[in-house]
Amino acid sequence: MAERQSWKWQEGDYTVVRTCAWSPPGDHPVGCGLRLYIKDGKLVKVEGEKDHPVTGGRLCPRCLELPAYVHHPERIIYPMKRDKADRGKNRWQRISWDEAYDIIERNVNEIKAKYGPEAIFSVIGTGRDMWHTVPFLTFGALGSPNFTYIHSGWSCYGPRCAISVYTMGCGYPEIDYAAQFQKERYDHPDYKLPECVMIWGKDPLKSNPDGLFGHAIVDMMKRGTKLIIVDPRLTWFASRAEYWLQVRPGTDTALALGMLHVIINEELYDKEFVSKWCHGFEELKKRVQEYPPQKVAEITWVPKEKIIGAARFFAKSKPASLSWGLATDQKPNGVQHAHALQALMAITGNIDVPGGILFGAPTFAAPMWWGWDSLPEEVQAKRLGAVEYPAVTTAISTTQPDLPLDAMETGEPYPLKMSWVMSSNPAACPTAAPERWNKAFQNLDFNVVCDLFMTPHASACADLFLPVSSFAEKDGIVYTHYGSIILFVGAINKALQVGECKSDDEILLELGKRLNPEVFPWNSMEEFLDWELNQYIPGMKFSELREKGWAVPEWHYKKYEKGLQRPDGEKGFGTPTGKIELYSTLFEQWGEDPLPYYEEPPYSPYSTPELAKEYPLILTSGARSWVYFHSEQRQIRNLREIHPDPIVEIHPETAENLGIKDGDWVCIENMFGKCKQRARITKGIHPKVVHAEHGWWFPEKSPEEPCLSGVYESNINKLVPHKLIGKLGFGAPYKCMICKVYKAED
Ligand SMILES: Nc1nc2c(c(=O)[nH]1)N[C@H]1C(S)=C(S)[C@@H](COP(=O)(O)OP(=O)(O)OC[C@H]3O[C@@H](n4cnc5c(=O)[nH]c(N)nc54)[C@H](O)[C@@H]3O)O[C@H]1N2
Ligand SMILES: Nc1nc2c(c(=O)[nH]1)N[C@H]1C(S)=C(S)[C@@H](COP(=O)(O)OP(=O)(O)OC[C@H]3O[C@@H](n4cnc5c(=O)[nH]c(N)nc54)[C@H](O)[C@@H]3O)O[C@H]1N2
Ligand SMILES: [Mo]
Repeated sequence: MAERQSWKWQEGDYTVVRTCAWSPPGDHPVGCGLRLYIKDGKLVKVEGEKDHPVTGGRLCPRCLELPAYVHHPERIIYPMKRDKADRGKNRWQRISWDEAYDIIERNVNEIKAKYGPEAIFSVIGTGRDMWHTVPFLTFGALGSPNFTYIHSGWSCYGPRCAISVYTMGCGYPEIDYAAQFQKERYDHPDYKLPECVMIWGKDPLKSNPDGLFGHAIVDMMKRGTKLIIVDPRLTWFASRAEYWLQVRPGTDTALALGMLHVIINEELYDKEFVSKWCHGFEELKKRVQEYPPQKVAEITWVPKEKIIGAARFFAKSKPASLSWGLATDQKPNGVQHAHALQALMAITGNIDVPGGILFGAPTFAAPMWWGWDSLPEEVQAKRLGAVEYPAVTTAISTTQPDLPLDAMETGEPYPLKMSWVMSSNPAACPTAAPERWNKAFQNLDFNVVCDLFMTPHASACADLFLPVSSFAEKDGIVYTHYGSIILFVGAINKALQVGECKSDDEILLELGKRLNPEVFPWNSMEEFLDWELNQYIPGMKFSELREKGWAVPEWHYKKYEKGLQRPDGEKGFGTPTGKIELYSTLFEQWGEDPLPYYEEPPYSPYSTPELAKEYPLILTSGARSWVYFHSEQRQIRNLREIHPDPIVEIHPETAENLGIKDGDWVCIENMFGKCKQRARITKGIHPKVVHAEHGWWFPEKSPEEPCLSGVYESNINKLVPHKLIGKLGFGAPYKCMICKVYKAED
């Protein structure tokens, strides 16, 4: 491979562009480094960028298949419209961008005049590079306060982030994997390798979630780091761990409280850190007495010896680190789980120390508030959930996610009339009770979708389809953890143009200029990117970042000792008490128990024993696949060959009792719905637990109603009810339902 020269160069017939990945296609913001090879205006080859300080040339199959994604024949590459009467039918008509913008402007103005701006709501999906775009567009251009992420109970990342703001006064905490030390990485003199890393409900090798490059854990293992894995399934890491705690899905809070019981009662905690920087230790000590290891073993199905052993090992390792995953959020008891894990991080003295758990600055996710101040106060006050769910709406700029469905179905507190869906596939992926959401969307007056492919949601509901660029076709910036902890900022460089696709930010700026020019003063993408980059690295221009490839903003260990963790510049943490709140004063204010507590999942052999007779298996779902990002990539042939069908994992004993063989199609059913997946028989799961995949649809099937590309055939979220959420508005049981499984007839 030739040596790198600038960000773009010629190699024989190829123009080579060095860039960093973000979405689309899906990628959590790791910013993997790659080289894109362009010939005759087409992307023909992708290679890993070996100079990249974090990924060092390593790439996942989704990036390697980028040419097939970018030039896929089914990609939508021109704006299209359809008559409202033709929703659900494949009757699209190509139009110009100007006409598309005219249609939007007309509809927005009509709806605002008739129903008020709050009747418009916008939907964002998962970890795309648009956590500024969609809110900015909603608040700044459309003038509505209703920006939404429609995963029931905001069951992804948001709870962990929001709770970190409330109880620790920081952005998302994460393992220190030395990303900020660039080339020297683990050998940097300021860094210390963790003796132990505990990974809880997360599988970073497959998911690289929220900016944590999963392979970094492998690097650390090679240097001697030992693992504790808390997961009901035997993952690659679990099979190589010092301790694998095979927890019953949804009971994690009890397990964390049991470990705290051991650490506190055996005085294995960091007394100096606790007395100086923790609020409510005595109250927590009292609370954990309710969770002795024997009782916790009965609740969680993790043997008592393992609970005690893992707790001791974690507390005695110096430093130790802890990474919490999506399973933290996906249950109504998730806030308490996150709070208990924070207590584990804090009382063991591993906060913001080298090789411990890094903290973000207190400017958590500021981009999701861009444009908010341009809304009049009376419009801001109408945001759905602002009154009922302050724990959601204080740190996060969205509505509480379940409420738009209630508003669409009941017209309360006011009717919704228009939706803007940008980077979400509601029918296939995030919604609980997906058929209800689909019906509700179909009742709206006007629906816009911005995507790359004709999703089942777009087929069913859209009146206007705006085609979006992949990351190979746009300029942009990628930064880790959505800005919660920025260890790395990388340049995304445009390598080619496909059809008339535009990036989400181009749409934002063009539409923003039309609808509300005062809020959108930038005259070019470059001007906007200079401004955006300045939020993270003051004084740096995008052209400079692009030449360098990547940069590290200023960062520090132990920010709380240096007055860098609080907005007022005082030492300590940005919480009401200035300390890490093991006892949360804000939870108390919001009517929730200020201390972590365990609550049995809403449906389980213990909470609903009668129902469990009919639905005896515990259902968890959604563990990530190597080749798919949520509902994406099902049409990419080479990836589909690796993973052709939706898979439900079943233990051999259970399968035998049910007469199910490996590869059989089976029905997974409970009192809310059913779907079909293919059985994989594996000993890596508990006999009483099954794991099903999420996000499935079949682009090869008809996009028209009622088929909608088979989106309801294998959709596991039909088994998850609407709004079964925690008291504060966070957490729904995507990873802890009950079900029965039986062989499908055909
Ligand atoms: N049962 C169960 N359900 C789950 C989960 C689970 O674990 N279990 N996980 C949940 C989680 S954590 C999440 S975040 C949600 C995800 O839910 P969604 O975000 O709705 O799902 P995606 O498939 O990622 O949908 C993204 C859509 O946006 C398009 N797209 C990709 N990148 C871009 C971009 O940059 N711009 C635009 N305009 N479009 C883009 C893709 O083509 C795709 O159609 O699913 C949730 N659903
Ligand atoms: N390849 C790929 N990468 C992705 C995505 C993708 O779709 N594909 N999606 C991205 C998104 S939006 C997110 S949010 C992240 C999520 O990524 P992660 O945080 O890694 O979450 P998951 O992969 O959903 O689940 C991780 C583990 O939780 C386990 N688990 C299931 N139920 C429980 C439980 O009750 N308790 C415990 N302790 N563990 C449980 C599962 O067995 C699984 O191994 O991944 C991101 N990265
Ligand atoms: Mo997510």
